[in-house]
Amino acid sequence: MKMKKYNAPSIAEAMKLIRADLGEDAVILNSKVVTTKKYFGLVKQKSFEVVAGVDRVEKKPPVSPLPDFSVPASSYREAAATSSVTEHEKVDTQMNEELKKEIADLKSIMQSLQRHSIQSQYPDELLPFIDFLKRQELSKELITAISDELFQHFKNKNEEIAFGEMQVVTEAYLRDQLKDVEIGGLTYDKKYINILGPTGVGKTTTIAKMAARSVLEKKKKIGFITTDTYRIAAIEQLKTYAGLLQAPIEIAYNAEDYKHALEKLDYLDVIFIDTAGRNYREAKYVEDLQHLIDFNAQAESFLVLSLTAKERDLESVVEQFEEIPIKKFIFTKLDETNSIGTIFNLMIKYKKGLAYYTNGQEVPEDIEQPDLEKLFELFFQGEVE
Ligand SMILES: Nc1nc2c(ncn2[C@@H]2O[C@H](COP(=O)(O)OP(=O)(O)OP(=O)(O)O)[C@@H](O)[C@H]2O)c(=O)[nH]1
Ligand SMILES: [Mg+2]
Repeated sequence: MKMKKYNAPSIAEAMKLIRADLGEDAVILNSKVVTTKKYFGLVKQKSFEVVAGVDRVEKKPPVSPLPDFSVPASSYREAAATSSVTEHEKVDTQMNEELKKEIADLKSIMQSLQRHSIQSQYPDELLPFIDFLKRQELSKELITAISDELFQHFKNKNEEIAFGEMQVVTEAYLRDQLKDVEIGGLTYDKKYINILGPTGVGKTTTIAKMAARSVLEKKKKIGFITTDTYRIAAIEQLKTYAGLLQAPIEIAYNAEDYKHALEKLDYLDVIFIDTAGRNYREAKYVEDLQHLIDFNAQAESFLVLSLTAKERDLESVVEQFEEIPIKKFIFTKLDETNSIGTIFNLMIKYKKGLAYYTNGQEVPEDIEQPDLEKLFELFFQGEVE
């Protein structure tokens, strides 16, 4: 199919152009109103952008001229062989070129259709801001809801809308979505702190950061239990941090050891429990955790997720943890990404709070206990023009 984009002051005029160009069989594939500014933005002009297409009309191959019988048959055959190859080659390259051009046209039209699928319903003034929300990787659902809010809010406004005004509307929407979730770190009303999450996300490092802050800033008596006995290095890693903080550490190979360790460390204010990273998109690993760890009323559990992971995989992990009472997320590796939409997406979708985000490998520095203001500040950093 041949597709082309047309601009005209009215649909009727666009149709005239299309018929003249593509013929009577052309069909309209998409149309929208576009506003262009003239005379330094003082005059706004509306026009129609129409994408039309037509099935290609096959060109008949040219009729070959009659052979010249005055020439001897052998030389005719020779000449025919060479000339037909070159003719074929020529036609082939020409067709390839045409095909390539058409594929490129089609691609760009498809991309523009996709790009405009959310945007085409909104006025041009809102589009750069909507693009910004996309770059921050906010979910499609949130972008659509926020765009609707913005449209409702500014539909009667005739002057230009400032980025800051759209930011205020967006913040109010997100704030409302997050009104039932808790944002903030340890409150020390629970004794056992379970740190759970996939492999290599930064669980042990984050425990070390939280523990160091509890000792240095809150003067708490702390201890550690590790249930990550799959790797010798994992035990050594936590032992090193325990040594630095002069805190006791217990190793639990099974549920019995775990109970025993809890009793042994009962005299402390806070006990941090490190767990092994597993492929928690699989249910069996979550079940293993449930057999090992006591998720009782005295315990608070945090799910640690890396902001560098794919959001769909993070969602699978969160969904596997449905049975475990997790109130808050901890997001790690913020320093390795530029877009933090995932934080809002997951908190809003799963109605879970946020305890910390971490932004580097240094212990204990690289951890933040955020509030909503700080999150908005991060989100709107690098605003669009
Ligand atoms: N850039 C960056 N790296 C981090 C952050 N937090 C942890 N890391 C690094 O991530 C790597 C893994 O950290 P660990 O704390 O061992 O991760 P884990 O989740 O305990 O890993 P397993 O126990 O093997 O599942 C280490 O190299 C850490 O230094 C962070 O906020 N930013
Ligand atoms: Mg670990």
